[in-house]
Amino acid sequence: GLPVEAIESLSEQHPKPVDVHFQYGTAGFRTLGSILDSVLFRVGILAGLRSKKLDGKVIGVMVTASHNPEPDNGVKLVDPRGEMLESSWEVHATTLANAPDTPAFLSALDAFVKTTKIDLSKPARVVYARDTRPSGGALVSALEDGLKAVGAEARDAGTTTTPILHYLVRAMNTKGTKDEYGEDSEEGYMQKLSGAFKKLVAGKAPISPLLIDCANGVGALAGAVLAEHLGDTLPITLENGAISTPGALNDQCGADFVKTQQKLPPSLSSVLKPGQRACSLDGDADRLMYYYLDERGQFHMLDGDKIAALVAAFIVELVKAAGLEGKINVGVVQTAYANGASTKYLAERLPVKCVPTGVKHLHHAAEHYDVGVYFEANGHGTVLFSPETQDKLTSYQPSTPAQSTALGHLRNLVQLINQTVGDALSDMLLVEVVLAHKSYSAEEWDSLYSDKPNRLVKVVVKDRNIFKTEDAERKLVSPPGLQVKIDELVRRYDGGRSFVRPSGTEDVVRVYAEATVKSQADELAFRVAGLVY
Ligand code: 16G
Ligand code: ZN
Repeated sequence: GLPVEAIESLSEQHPKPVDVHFQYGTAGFRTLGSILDSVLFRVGILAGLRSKKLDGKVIGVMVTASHNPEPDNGVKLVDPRGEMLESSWEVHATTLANAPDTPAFLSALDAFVKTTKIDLSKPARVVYARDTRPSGGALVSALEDGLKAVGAEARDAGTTTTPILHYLVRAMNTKGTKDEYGEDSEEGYMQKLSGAFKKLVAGKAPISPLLIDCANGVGALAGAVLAEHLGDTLPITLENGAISTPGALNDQCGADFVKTQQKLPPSLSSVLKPGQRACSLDGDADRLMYYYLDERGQFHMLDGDKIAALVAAFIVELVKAAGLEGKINVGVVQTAYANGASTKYLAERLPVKCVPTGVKHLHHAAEHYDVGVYFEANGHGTVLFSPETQDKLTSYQPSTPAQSTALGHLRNLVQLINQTVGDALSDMLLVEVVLAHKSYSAEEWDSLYSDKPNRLVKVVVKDRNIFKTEDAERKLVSPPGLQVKIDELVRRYDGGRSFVRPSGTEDVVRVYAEATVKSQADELAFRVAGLVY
């Protein structure tokens, strides 16, 4: 049975705050770091049980609140192949987190173990990490108490990025098998990525310096190690690496700032030269935004859609050049937030699917292609190569030197890309590879297509739960009648498109609008917002 006494005495040290309801949402638990102590303790126990349920496979726990303000924190679980926690367990996590006191927690735990049929005699193995938030250390201690309470074998991966933690989980679980993902250490990750990158850019013209805005977060640490591994092959300048300056994290910098403000982080205005490529990571380095200033000093953003367009078109070309056309099918997955111009550009070249917001939807849809490229406009995304595709790439016999070269590039891309989850550093190397192969400047990349003017607004409503969507969030089914009114408005705008969806991370409803002219996109967004309010 459960080690009731150990859990009981430790649980008493991590009481649940009264009057707080926790929810395991799209991004795990996420709220003010100062109220998460009990959640971390209980998540430690849950992680141990998840591992036992999966026969002792390694489960990951990441303590981060990503692009959110510094006082926030959060925690999410990572399943054995490095993917997000199976969604059926999200409700269990929520239930356990909300048990009001130790006796209630123990009985909820007992019921959970029984209904889920967890064999408690199995071993439990967990690896965990955190970002640079000041609240992280204490939260990790609470997590460790939870792990101790269930007797889990725990490994502390320290302060590192979310994608590196996902990598570690997969690497630990595949160690010594034919699917070995890489050495199970941060060093192993760096070697794998930098090794593949060097092979992919060998023989190409030297790459001009890249500036990285680290959002004053954990990307500064991993970025510095990566820069060292890359040496001259990719000259990197790290900016916004103030990880111990209070309040600096994600403040006026980072991928989310760039995407939502559509402007240069002020701290870069004196260092970024016109024409130079720059990119921003978010607070846990799983989102990436590129941008540059033109000769007139004007800011241009290259978001997740532009990355998808660049990368998907490149992979399609390589597949063709390798002689694998028709044998390996490449597809793209987007959300309703994808700029209409990107969807048009991509759909002219390959299949494109639209799914609801959230990494798990994108990831699962991408798994249906031989090679699935998914990126959210906000800069989160990756490329998945199906197991059969990887086998094909390994066994395929090219018949010309050109085919052989293209095949080699595809094999190296499999190594370069973090297939467990979107990874800003891995995606950045991927972008740099494509730019090097195409000899594109940032401006040339930008000119693949022109973004349609768009506007995103958030509306505070009484109850966002009355907003229900269908068709990958592009249509409202509730409240009744509202979609008809939106459609009527949209019809009056040239190139108009708009949709409304409840946020999964904030207590608001989001309104997105596009039109041929910027002022019209703004007007449409505000008029639709007026309908919602
Ligand atoms: C979370 C999601 C992200 C999504 C965002 C939407 C994960 C790991 N992250 O950050 O994919 O774009 O939520 O937020 O799933 P919203 O529902 O508030 O618009
Ligand atoms: Zn993030």
